[in-house]
Amino acid sequence: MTTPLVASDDHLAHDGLVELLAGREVPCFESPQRAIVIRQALLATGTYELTPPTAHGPDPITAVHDPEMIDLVEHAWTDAMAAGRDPGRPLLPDTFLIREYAGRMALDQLPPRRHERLGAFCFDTATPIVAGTAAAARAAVDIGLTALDLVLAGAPLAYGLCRPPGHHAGRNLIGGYCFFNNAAIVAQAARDRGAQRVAILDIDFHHGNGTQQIFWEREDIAYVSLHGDPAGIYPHYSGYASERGALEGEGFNLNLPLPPRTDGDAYLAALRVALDFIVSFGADAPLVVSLGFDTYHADPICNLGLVTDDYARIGSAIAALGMPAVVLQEGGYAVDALGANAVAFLGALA
Ligand code: OKP
Ligand code: ZN
Repeated sequence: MTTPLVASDDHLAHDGLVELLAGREVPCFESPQRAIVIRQALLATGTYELTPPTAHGPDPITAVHDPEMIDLVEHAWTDAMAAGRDPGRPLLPDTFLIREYAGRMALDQLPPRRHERLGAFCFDTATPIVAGTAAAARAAVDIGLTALDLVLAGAPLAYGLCRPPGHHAGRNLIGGYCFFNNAAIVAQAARDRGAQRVAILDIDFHHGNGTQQIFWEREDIAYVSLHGDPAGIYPHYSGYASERGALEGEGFNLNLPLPPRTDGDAYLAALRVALDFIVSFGADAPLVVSLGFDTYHADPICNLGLVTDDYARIGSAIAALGMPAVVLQEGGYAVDALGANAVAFLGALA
């Protein structure tokens, strides 16, 4: 049996060129080549069926993100071009509207031109916008939603090759290479199509601060994440084990921070805790997996110690839940290893 590999070429035009990392301008780690090599490696196995996304329109995005944030993603580039900015350079924010800027003042006006508001909706300097960004972000959402369609129609597993990734994007916030939160949109869509309880398992190396924020007060959508300890790791301000959700959502958020150089055995032990949490939650929807390969030992911006075989072990452990799964690509920057790691993980999960 073949597994649907939902992908399109719309991501190719989202090439951010540079990010600011520790005060230096460096080439974007989040590159089109990442998705190209994953797609090639999966198709070469002969066990995946390349499936184009179908358009799902704006409503599933509006169900998760605020209108002004969507408007920013859609129009920052065109406003910048209308204002005469260099089309050969990406847009990056340089002036951030952090909470302390306002203090006790009620600041309720934003600059009319969307590219001049970037710092009110973005939390880092690693999330460049170029001409193809909005279309790529929309396509990534459609890829996720199409993967959900296929699983709801009976496929045990569908893989959405989303690019840009999504798990750092909050209700009102872009950042961490993310614009629309693909996994959150898919989880909410599953809910809107009749499921009562949806679980999101995030195995990207980084804490999915955006997904956690979006569902923080929700008891119907549980979020569990394994990630590098935020005490020393991006996104720095969330991901601690003490963050458990609030109000109705209290107890439905689980963070499992991991120390540097965590190996496969220790990772699998933490994953067991995550999977037990998912079992006791009792989802009646497909499991939504935010998948990152930046837990790999040779990832250029991360510090865990997984090897390719570990991804097969992780895939098998998740498969043992017996849940249908919608797997969505997040990070992973060791480009030469992405194909083998994707083949190992998805092959074991299938
Ligand atoms: C996106 B995803 C580390 C800087 C990190 C942004 C990383 C975004 C990761 N010193 N810069 O979760 O893989
Ligand atoms: Zn990551």
